Amino acid sequence: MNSRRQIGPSTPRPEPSAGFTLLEVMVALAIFSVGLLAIFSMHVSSLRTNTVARGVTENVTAAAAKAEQLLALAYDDPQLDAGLHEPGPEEDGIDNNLDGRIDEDGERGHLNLRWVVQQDCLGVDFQGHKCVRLEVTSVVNASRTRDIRINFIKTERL
Ligand SMILES: [Ca+2]
Ligand SMILES: [Ca+2]
Repeated sequence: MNSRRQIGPSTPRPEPSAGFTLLEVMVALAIFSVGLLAIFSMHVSSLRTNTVARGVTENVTAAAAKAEQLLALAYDDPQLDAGLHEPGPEEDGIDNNLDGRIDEDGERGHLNLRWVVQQDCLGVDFQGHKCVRLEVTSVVNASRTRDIRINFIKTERL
């Protein structure tokens, strides 16, 4: 007995199609576009955050530099007289235009500095000190500014 079956001529199998259909390509492009938009949005957000951080760093650096200058002065220096001090950019002791030079001729820039000195602000029991409130303002654009304030106390005796 022959248990083998007789196999007739088989029908030809269809060839697998090479490449992608138009629908597959469109779906892939749609998914890719959504991912690309998310990355672009993240990049724009990152640029904004970096700009804000840079501005804050500039202001803090300028304010800290001026605070160090004022702390190093003698207690009776005219820059520590009571009242508002608002020197121009050519004589404020900071680099207003961030070109590496301080108070050069014709210096202008987006950083502005002022400070207020108050004599014996902690009361009569603690005489011989001055409270200094230092403020650096930077112009971000025509309608926005950014402020950094540093408060410190200058004592007559150290
Ligand atoms: Ca400068
Ligand atoms: Ca200056």
